[in-house]
Amino acid sequence: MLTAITRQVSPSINQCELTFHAKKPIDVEKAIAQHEAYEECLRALGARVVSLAAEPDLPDAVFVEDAAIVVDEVAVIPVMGAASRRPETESLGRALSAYRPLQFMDPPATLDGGDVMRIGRRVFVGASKRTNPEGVTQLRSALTPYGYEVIAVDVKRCLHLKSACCYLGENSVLVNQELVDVIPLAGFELIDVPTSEPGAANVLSIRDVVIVPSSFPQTVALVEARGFNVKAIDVSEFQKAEGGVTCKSIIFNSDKP
Ligand code: CIR
Repeated sequence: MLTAITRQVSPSINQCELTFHAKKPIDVEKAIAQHEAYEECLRALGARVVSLAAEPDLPDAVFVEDAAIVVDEVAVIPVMGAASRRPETESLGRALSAYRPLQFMDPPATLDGGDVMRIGRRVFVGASKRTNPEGVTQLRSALTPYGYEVIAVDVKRCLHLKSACCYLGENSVLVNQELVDVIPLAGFELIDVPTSEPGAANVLSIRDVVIVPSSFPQTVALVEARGFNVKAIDVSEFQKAEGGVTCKSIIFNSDKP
């Protein structure tokens, strides 16, 4: 069964980490409503949503994607790149231990799950401000025994690899080539985000549907024109926190109830 781990919005989300965005007030009530709609969208696409309790003192904890890397065989718990976020892994790891054996990374490695784009047995990892070379090395050590190839990718001027590119399905990657070295992506069809929407590469592909933020209408039209089914959803309050649509869930298969 397709399972999506999410977490409720922290009331302290206005204290979130910001790296490339200027601070703008986040409407917490609106964020909660948008997150409920996001979870509802995942359910409508056939996922069982396991929604963890909010972490009141961890402003960014709704962005669960960054705090674990889940593949069929194992869940890798990283040392997250932002020190303020590291305690998030504790309760998330506990929740994931019901579904996967856990493997923990150790300092000096740092890595955020937003830097990890898996396409089949290939795992692309962004060399970003949050993920250091030792993080890539430790993820490689964790996943190589299961037959995954871990490939480092240079990213610049954005938070994570998945801010710069995301897999759409059908061998296609939606990308802003200004932000990422696409040489490691040779062999994939690269679909460039519209120049008017440079931040639109973060999209979430589930089964045959691609979830795209509704604030990027040109990208919605582009992805539809390329033959994908698109579901546009409003994540405006999370975009103010430098989040998008991939970061608010961890999606994997599990037979466990
Ligand atoms: C952070 O800076 O860590 C959060 N404010 C945003 C994290 C977004 N994560 C993601 O896109 N994977």
